[in-house]
Amino acid sequence: MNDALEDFRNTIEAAAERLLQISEEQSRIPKAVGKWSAKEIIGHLIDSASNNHQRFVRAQFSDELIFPGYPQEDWISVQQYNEESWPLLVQLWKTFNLHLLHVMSCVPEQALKKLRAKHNLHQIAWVTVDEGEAVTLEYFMRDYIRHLKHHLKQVFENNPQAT
Ligand code: NI
Repeated sequence: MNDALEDFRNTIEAAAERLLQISEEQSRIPKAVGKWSAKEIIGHLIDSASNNHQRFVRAQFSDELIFPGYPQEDWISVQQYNEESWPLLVQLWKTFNLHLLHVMSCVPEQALKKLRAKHNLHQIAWVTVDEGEAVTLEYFMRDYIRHLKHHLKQVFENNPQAT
């Protein structure tokens, strides 16, 4: 897991700097009609961080990995991320993820590697796992980081001026 955590820290630090090169005005423009703006994508990642924070802590008091999902479009529209300040969103995203990195680094090896037969990663994971296949918390945490990287890539593809 240590390799993933080091890479996660580098990703957070580098992306936060790049994100701040996107202007307030640019950050609210979606790439196309019906697509998310940079503010909405980072907002979605904040929703992911806040939901997964709960999951990563609760998983350590349980043998299962069964958690509620969050309807992403509804969460974005209710919170009106486009109306919030861009530097504030970037700061929140960065700080929340640095905390999650810390939380991940505190999980005992036994809890990370324990096979969990009961889970709903066929519903809530980014790269889903069949219901009948046992999973680990480590897999779920790595999946969180993969999902985050996927959306960062999206933001930077839409905003090539941020280097
Ligand atoms: Ni997503």
